[in-house]
Amino acid sequence: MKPQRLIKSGHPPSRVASRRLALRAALASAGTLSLAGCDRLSNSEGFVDVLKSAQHLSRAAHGLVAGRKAMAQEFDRADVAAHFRGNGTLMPADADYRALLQGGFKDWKLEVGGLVETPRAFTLAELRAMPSRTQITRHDCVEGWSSIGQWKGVPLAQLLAQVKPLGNAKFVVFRCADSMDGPSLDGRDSRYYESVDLDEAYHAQTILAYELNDAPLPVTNGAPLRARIERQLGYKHAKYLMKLELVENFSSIRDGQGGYWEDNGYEWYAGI
Ligand SMILES: Nc1nc2c(c(=O)[nH]1)N[C@H]1C(S)=C(S)[C@@H](COP(=O)(O)O)O[C@H]1N2
Ligand SMILES: [Mo]
Repeated sequence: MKPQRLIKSGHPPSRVASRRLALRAALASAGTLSLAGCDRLSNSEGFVDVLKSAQHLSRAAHGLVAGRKAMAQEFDRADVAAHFRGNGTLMPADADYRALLQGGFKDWKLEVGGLVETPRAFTLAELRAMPSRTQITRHDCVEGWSSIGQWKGVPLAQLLAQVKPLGNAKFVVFRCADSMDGPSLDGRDSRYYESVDLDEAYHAQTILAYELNDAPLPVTNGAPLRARIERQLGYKHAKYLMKLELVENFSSIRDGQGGYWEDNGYEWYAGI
């Protein structure tokens, strides 16, 4: 039995986006999966098993219907929300992040390493000088809310081209600055993390965003850099990026499920 941990921050009890439910119902009659549990219920073993078995189904179903190259819908400037909502961590309490923030992120660097030929670090200025992509997309959180925003950033594919993933690299892990359970609740690293496979990493809409609605990314939304994984739910879009790590699997990372919420029972593949 997995030890239950107290979740101090994040989603209250919630439901998945309705489109996702419709897809599930239509393709799999997995109608019992009506909660995406960000609450403590989601830690119960049975519930986690249900989610785990559904994840393969969901990923396969998604590929079947949409294809792995399918684009998420893009919107017009007129659709952009006046205020893009913030969720999860809104201001990391971690001292190292606070110091970087105070310095206007001049000393911040994105490290890219793991299973790559040429590990390196990128300053914000370097990332801004690379080819960029701008996209207006809808962010869907499992809590049942959505916001449309315009994101500008560097395609993750651009960074990967520079570091050159090795043949055995299968996933990109996003390492974030914010501790979720307080600085040292039990001495355990609780910084937010997420991951995607290389298909998703090379997708045209997968960008590392440094601007929201023509302004530098606000702290509430993940300054100085956050991932946009437009075909998946909100929790995949890691904020406060510090490091990218190319890996073959997740077995040695925390609870081995590929993300902070995944370790708490969420599906790893969160296709919308
Ligand atoms: N580092 C970090 N990334 C995160 C989170 C978080 O708490 N910490 N929350 C996730 C969730 S659940 C959502 S819905 C989105 C919220 O992004 P927003 O604050 O820009 O709305 O960020 C995701 N990425
Ligand atoms: Mo979310």
